[in-house]
Amino acid sequence: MNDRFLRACRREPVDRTPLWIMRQAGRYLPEYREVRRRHDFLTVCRTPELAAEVTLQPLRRFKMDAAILFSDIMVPLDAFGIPMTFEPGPKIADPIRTRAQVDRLEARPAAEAVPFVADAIRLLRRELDGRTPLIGFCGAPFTIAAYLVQGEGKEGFSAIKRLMYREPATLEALLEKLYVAMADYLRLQIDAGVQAVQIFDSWAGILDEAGYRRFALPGVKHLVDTVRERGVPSIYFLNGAPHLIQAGAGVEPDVLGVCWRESLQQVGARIPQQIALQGNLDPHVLFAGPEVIRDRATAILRSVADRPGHIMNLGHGILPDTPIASVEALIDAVHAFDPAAVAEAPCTT
Ligand code: 1CP
Repeated sequence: MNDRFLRACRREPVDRTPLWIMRQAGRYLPEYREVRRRHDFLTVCRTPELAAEVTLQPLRRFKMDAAILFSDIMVPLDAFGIPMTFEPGPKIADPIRTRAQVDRLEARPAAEAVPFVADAIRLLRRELDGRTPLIGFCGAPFTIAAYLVQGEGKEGFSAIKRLMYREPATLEALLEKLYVAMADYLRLQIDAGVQAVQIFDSWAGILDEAGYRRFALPGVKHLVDTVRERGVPSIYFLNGAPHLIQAGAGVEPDVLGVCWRESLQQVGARIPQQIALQGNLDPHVLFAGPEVIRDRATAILRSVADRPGHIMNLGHGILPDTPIASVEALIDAVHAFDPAAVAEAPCTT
């Protein structure tokens, strides 16, 4: 069993730094595009055999230290029966902006609404057979709400901020319904067999600290506590939010996923030692040549070599047109890194 990812989550010693890549199953892989030529996105998510197949694709090609279930943060909203399409990002025909709409939202149990997720997880655990740990995930309530209120992905997500200032109680009511449903969804995934959970907070960074503490954090705290009760490690990924790192660390996830904007060393100095770090190579570095990729990856590895608990990853999802050879160069750099050499030759770059 390759357990270096789970060991790093718990800040236990590892033979080398584990690596997985956010959005590792997806559009940069020709075999994924081939599956998508035959099936639309939601069909892949809702068909356990297809979701499992796509989850395994990056593992067949690369030596990844974790698999992440193929799905999307918007999939569990099936529980609310909110009509949605993917073009390629989520599109909600009737964005949620009024108290009456929020009050009408009622979640069915995840086990009833999205049983295919639990089926895909069970299938994957059998196929992986202990070789590689499986990560489950959900969106943080504020990030999901940003899409529901806006109706689509949009720079700045202005609609949710307008709602926040105009009708804060409406937004709070929406967020509460979302975090109750996401807790249920995470329990479903853990009971089906995921061995760690990542909470994606891609858009919390549009808030100032006071707004983040009031609207975004309570839901994340509820989810982290839910995951802890079930006994698996939690990773809280906070994108584009260097100003929120300390507040975010306050929910005490096992691992804090860090975006590419701030160095891991700076982040590490500001959060408690008992939280492991994940990240944080800028996904655009993978458009450089192999030497640049190796140098930038090695600099990250070196910068946290003396801090127990580091999981190498990008600082956001891999971009759809990333060259495969760049992923290979990143993996080679992680495998070649020797922390012992750091002690002898301190970093000069
Ligand atoms: O056409 C296609 O094939 C659809 C493209 C696509 C894919 C491959 C979407 C639509 N979602 C996914 C998979 C996905 N989404 C995974 C798979 C597992 C993995 O390998 O990591 C995960 C974890 C997500 C999570 C997700 N979806 C996030 C959080 C992570 C992040 O990147 O910040 C977000 C914000 C979404 C929304 C979403 N879904 C899809 C797209 C293109 C987007 C972004 C759209 C936008 O904001 O405009």
